[in-house]
Amino acid sequence: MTMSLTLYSDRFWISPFVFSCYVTLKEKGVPFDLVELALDKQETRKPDYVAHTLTAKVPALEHDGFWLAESSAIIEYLDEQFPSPRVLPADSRQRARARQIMAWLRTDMDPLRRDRPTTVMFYEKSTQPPADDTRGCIERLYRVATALVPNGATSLFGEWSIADSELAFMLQRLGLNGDALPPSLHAFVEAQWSRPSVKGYLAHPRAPYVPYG
Ligand SMILES: N[C@@H](CCC(=O)N[C@@H](CS)C(=O)NCC(=O)O)C(=O)O
Repeated sequence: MTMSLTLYSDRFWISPFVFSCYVTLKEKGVPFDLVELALDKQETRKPDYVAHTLTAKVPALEHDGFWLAESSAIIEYLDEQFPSPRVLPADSRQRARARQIMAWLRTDMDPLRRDRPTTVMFYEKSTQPPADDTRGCIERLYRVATALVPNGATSLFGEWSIADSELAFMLQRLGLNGDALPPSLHAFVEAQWSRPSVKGYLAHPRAPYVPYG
């Protein structure tokens, strides 16, 4: 019996949460299908999609009839189902640290998400400097990243993990829009941005952007 494995994405390819799941699947090298949903046409609200995903968001994964949403749940599920290669560190404490950073990026970066939405990474660049009240958030991000990434290193833990790509993605909201990143992080961001799995996401064809709320 052939396996079915499908990732549901937005059609603009701007979701940081889809990014993480897409990179995870590419790193694992498992064949998967893609379905693009038009969030601008409320396609995540269709009754079937809501029934399957419960939370009605992208990304969602369908694996042999099992549906799952929430990027962190999808990443952990994929790491259990397809353990080689792992995307989370093998070492328990490094894995815990990776989860700490990934949860923190998801919950503590709202001002930066507002001032540097992912549309300014993939469509029109930002013309506005970050608001004054976003400075604290940016400083936190730089402080944590420089504390964890050794000067000039290309990964957090000496070997790539999905936490690297997520951290680089958050930093690139700034880096791609002319904000100077700390020099000690340049090699890290460049290494992540040139990783084939990440490049696959960056280069994926995107529908012309239609604003939606
Ligand atoms: N916590 C979720 C966030 C997912 C999320 O917010 N997805 C957005 C796109 S980036 C979405 O589906 N929005 C459509 C909607 O809310 O109707 C995760 O990590 O997967």
